This record gives sequence, C-alpha cells and structure tokens, in this order.
Amino acid sequence: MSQAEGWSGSGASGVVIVSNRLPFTIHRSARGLERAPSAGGLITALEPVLRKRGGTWVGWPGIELKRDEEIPSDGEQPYEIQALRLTDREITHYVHGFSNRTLWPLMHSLPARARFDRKDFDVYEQVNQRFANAIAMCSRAQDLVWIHDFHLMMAPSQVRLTMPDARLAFFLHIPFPPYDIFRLLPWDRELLRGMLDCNLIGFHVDGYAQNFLDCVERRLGSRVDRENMVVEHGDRVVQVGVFPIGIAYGDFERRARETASQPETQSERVVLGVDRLDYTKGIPERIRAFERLLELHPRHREKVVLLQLAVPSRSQVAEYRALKREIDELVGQVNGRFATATWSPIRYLYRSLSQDKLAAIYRDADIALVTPLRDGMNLVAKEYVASQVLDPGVLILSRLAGAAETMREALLVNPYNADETAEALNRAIDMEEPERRTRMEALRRREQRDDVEAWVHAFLSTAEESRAAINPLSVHDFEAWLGPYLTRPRLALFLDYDGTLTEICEHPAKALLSDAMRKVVEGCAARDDTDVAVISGRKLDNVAEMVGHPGLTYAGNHGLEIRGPDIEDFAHEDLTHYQARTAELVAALDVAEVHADGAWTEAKGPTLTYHYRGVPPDRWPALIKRAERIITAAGFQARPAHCALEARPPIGWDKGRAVLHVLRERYGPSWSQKVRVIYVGDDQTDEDAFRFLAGLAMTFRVGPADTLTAATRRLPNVSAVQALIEWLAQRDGWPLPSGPLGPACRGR
Ligand code: ADQ
Repeated sequence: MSQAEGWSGSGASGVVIVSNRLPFTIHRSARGLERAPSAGGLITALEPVLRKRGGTWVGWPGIELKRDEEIPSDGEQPYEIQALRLTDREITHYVHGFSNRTLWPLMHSLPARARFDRKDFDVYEQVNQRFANAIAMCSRAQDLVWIHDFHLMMAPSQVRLTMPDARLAFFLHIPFPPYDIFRLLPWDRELLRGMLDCNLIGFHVDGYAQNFLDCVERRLGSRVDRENMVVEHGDRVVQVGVFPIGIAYGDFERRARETASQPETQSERVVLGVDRLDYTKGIPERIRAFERLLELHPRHREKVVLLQLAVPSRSQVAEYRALKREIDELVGQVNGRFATATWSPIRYLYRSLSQDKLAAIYRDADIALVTPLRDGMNLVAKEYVASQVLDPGVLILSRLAGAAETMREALLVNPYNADETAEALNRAIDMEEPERRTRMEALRRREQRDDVEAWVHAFLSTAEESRAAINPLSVHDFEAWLGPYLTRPRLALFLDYDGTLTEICEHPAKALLSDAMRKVVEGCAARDDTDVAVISGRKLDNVAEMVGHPGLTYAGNHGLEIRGPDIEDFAHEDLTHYQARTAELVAALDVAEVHADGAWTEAKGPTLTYHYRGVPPDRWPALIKRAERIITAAGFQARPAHCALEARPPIGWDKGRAVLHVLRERYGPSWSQKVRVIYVGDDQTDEDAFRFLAGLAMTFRVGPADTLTAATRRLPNVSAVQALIEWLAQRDGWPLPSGPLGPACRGR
C-alpha cells in the first residue's frame, strides 16, 4: 500500500478537508431544512474522494442558520462533517465581498472588476480565523489538513499559530495571476504569508506556480529555488507543486453508457456549453462566436443549435444578476435574428441538472464549446471527454483555461476572438470521423489515467513524502541579489547587533560576538572601500564595547547617540531631557509589579527595555498590557521587541533617521551618488530603517517570517548574516584578514 493510501478516516492518520462550502448546501423549504448537493468544480472533484476514503470535511453549509436550527443528517454519509455557521455580516463581507468581488476577478486577471474594501478584508481575516479554530478542534496531530481555495488563503498561518507542528497543505483551484496583477491587492503580502505557513502548496499548472513564486520572491523577499520549487519562509521550507486536477472519469463514463438520451439533444447537430453562470466562463462571448458562425457560414442555419446550460451561481452579487440579464438579452437577440418557424439557434437552460442527465447530454453533443476567458482548470472539458462513449465528438477549448495545458488534441481558441472561434466551430462541424476519433481517443486516454483519484494520490503522496529542503545559502545567491546593486565606489554596511550579529540571549550581557562573526566583520572593515556601522538599541558605550573594533561607526539607543570616524559625535537634543524621565519610568515599572517572575528593566539613558523572556508565556499578555500602559502614561512610546518592550522618547527619531544622519555627515548631501548602502537587522526597530531606506538601500530582515517586513529580502538566521558579511568582505577577490574561515555560506 502506498503511503498516500494510508490516509483514511479509520487509520491512525486521517485527512481533514477544509473548503468554504460543504459538499451539500442547506435550503429552507416548507418541510424544513433540506440538503442539496453543492455546485462547482471543487465539490465535484473532492466529494467522491472523501466518500471513498473517509475523513472530515470542514465548511459552511451555504445559508445563515438560526441558533436553534440543526443541520439535517444524512445517514449514508461515510465521513464526518464539521459545519461552520456564518453570520449574515460574515456572508456579506467574507463570501460575497472579499472572496467573490475581490479575489475572484483579480485571480482571474480581470482587475477592473475587483473591488478593494478594507472591511471585506477584515472580515475575511476573521472568518479565516474561525475556520482555523474549527480545524484545531477537529483534527489530530497526525492528520493531514488539506485546505482548499481562495476563500481560505489566510487560514494556514492561523492554524500554524495554535498547531505549530500540524501537517498543512493547500490547493488553489483557480489561477494564480502574474505578479503585476496580484500586487494590485492592498493585502497581497498578508495572503502570501498566510499560504506559506503550509508544508505543501499546490496549483493546477506550472504557470500559476511560477507566478506564485515570483510574487513570494518580489513581495516578501523570501529565497526561492525554482528548480526544486521550494520557498524559504523564515526557518521553514515550503514545497510548491503542480497537480492538474482530474475528474471521476469512471463515474462519468458509466453514466454516459447507462443513461438514456435527453430530449434536449435529439434532432440537430448540437454545440454544447455547460457552465456555472459566471463572467469568467465567457458565455456572452461564446454566444457571439456562435452568431458569427451563422453569419460566416449560413449553411449551418437550421442544422446546428447551441445548447447552453448554466447552473445558477452567486446570484446575491449584483454583477452576476447583470450577467444573467445580459445573457437573456443576447439569446433573445440571436434567436430573434436567425430563428425560423421550425428552428431556434440557441436553447438556453438556466438550472442545475443531475449528473446522469448531464452525462447523457455530454454524450449526445457533437461539439463541446468550452471557452472561458480564464479558468483554473475547467472540469466541463474533461467531463465531456469522459462521456464520449458513442460517436466521438469534438472539444473546442479556450487557450486561457488551465485544461488547455494538457488537452492538446482539442481545437484551441482565443475566446475573445469571435472569428477564430466561429472558424473552429465550422471545422468541428465538418470534421471527419477518423480525425474526431484520433483526437478524442488521445484525450480520453489521458483523462482516464489522470483522473481525480490519481490527482488525490499525487497530492497526498507529495504531502506525505515531501521533506522540503532548500540549497544552503551560497555565493550565487549573494551575487544575484547584490552583484547588480554594488555599482558605486563605496559600500556603507549597517548592522544591528542583537539577533543579527549574535543570537538573542536570555540576558544582553551574554550576547557575545563569535570569533567567526568578528572575523568577517573585521574583514569588511579592513577594506578601503567599505565602512561598517553597528546600530543598536543598546547604549552607545555598551555596543561599542561588545563589538570592540575601534574603527567602526556605532549608533546606540536606536540612533539617539552616534560616534564614528569622519563624523562629529552626535547626541539627539532631547537626550538629556528624556534621560531624567527614564529614571521616573523605571520607578513606575518597579512599583507596578511587572517585574515578577524574572521580568526586568534595562535602563539605557534616554530609552529603556522591559524584558519578559524569563516569565512563563501565559503571563505575557497581561504583563505587556500593564507595562505598555505605564510606558505610555510616562510619555514614552512602547514598541515591541524580542520578548521585550522598548520605551522610546516620542521624538520622531529612529534607526532610519540615524542611518541617514551618518550617510549625510560622512559622505555629504550627494551621498547616494558615491555610496551603496546595505542594512541588516532582525526586529521591529529595524523596520523603521527598512521603511525609511526603501529605494535608497538594500535591506535584509533576519529571523523567522512571523511578521511582515519592509525589507528587500529575508535571511533565515545569524549564520546567514555571517555568510553575507563574509561574501561582502571577500567580494572582488579580497582576502579575509588571516586565519581560517568562519562557517560562512553554510546557510541553515
Ligand atoms: P468551477 O469554476 O466551478 O471550478 P468547472 O471546473 O468548470 O468550474 O466545474 C464546474 C462544475 O459544475 C462541473 O463539474 C460541471 O459538471 C458542473 N455544472 C456546470 N453546469 C451545470 C449544470 N447546469 N448542472 C449541473 N452541474 C453543472 C473551480 C475552478 C475551475 C477548476 C475547478 C476544480 O474555477 O477552474 O477546474 O474548480 O479545481
């Protein structure tokens, strides 16, 4: 038995499927609440899988349920259901708002239709959190949690917070658009980070995976290995994979063999369209292409019909109602223009059909016209092929559907090009049986082999077996990132101290510079084209003493005091004033019992750090809240740091401004023409510098990827910093001062 087959509800490890919609939708009727199968490709693909393997499905039943309403049970369902109740407000903003009005059009590269609304996003985030809570409640540590689709892109990171070792996988059923489109979203980085907390992220086709990797690299600064499709996300490595979805081929084929013909398809040659009623499916464009066929090739009049089936979808969204009206009118116009006493060119059914009926209609259709403007995959094309058990028909398929990547034997068209589609129709109508059979047999063989079971197997095997690893950070990475940037005669290298040059220690006094790190920093400082500055929240004298190299520039207290070669000693004018007030703050914190159980205060002149690393974590929130209140009441700003709160004077001075001061003092007002700047730091106070230096420097954020960063790139840990500094020290063939090399370029 393969490992993937081991995923079952009854075994030791199971699968928890999570999607916005449950496989059934609840309707209110005179008889009370009733279940009906949900529409859409995701459900059609996954339901048979869970039915066969068992497990749990977490999702929303499709309506707002009253408090006392229970979901009707279905005795035959061989898997567990964890139903999430959504409120009216959540349905409005999370489902109809952010999912359907923002993400759906944007991900389908139709940005003009997308609406960006902060409130929608906030509720989306909250509902994703609710899904994460439900997942935590119903899954066991050994389960694979498989989250589906664009409704739940933030849920993985929220699950990861409560279940750090959970096995999380994500599959996106719709396209992932190019960087230029995705970055239009004001919360693009939040969604990317949400997905990256998975172990495995799957897409239908390679192009979507590459777009995702592009966005991750360019928007989050994460290191990406395209060859092995892995992403370094802080201290974790995430596998990205391509898994083109299939259908329950055998089921469709059997239904097509067993079901009698439907009246809809009995006389003329039938061109079939089957879709959820959605603007991405290109239904109006298809009707126009069919009209064009009748214009260009009048011989087909009275001999061919377009049978368009549309399953109602998202009818709460105004745009979908408008689309329905547009289609109704278009059908009326074309029929009005060409109909005769005995023939109407378009037959249009707006309703859901049973799978049996659908299979028979597919089987009897001469041509399937599947022309979405953009589609993640498109199951209709595959269902049509599986149902061709009699005289083989012809599949006309949009090049812009994911399915076109593999279904090469179809006649491929651009759905926006009515003439091209009309000519493809003309060719399909006239196509001889041998050509139809050759094309259809090739299509059928592939879909039979790559059916939905094979898809699930491939995905779960990868999720089970993948031990994603990324090549260690190497000189090639640094060359690629910095080679094109280092084009000025000088380099100014700014380095934070704690967490950047040394590991974070329980007590600041223990954070000593390693010999290897000292060596590479000295190597940089020894170059006549490189100036090194160390910029820290520590007191100036203290950081200078910890580094112990007289030739460097030092900035202490987040840049309030600066000393270094070729610049005048600097102390911010408010320093003395706040020095006195810090003493009062220390006293206030002392009184307030925020020092219990190992928390302590480090007074640093005009600033102060409240350290709570030694306190049991369950007490942190209360202590932080109390300390924040006292710090703010004393007229300081409270800023989070690593297991600490920084109290800083509210004087509009931070590490970013300090860097600019050093650059101006040392190299003059036109410094940017003489010098390139690199800044490396690991915490929130360094974010000030990253933001301030955006566009003016290459910036690196060190450490886990648990927060957003304004830095250009991320480095996973202190040894990666060492590797970077070593590369800088040795660039263009310079030697390190003397002695053996440090453990540089080993990466993680
Ligand atoms: P959808 O956008 O829902 O799926 P699609 O793949 O075409 O699109 O699936 C539609 C499903 O609805 C098919 O299974 C079809 O049989 C069914 N259907 C359509 N009209 C019907 C009708 N009148 N009566 C009954 N059933 C009907 C999303 C992505 C796709 C991706 C799938 C799966 O948008 O690109 O292929 O998920 O990953």
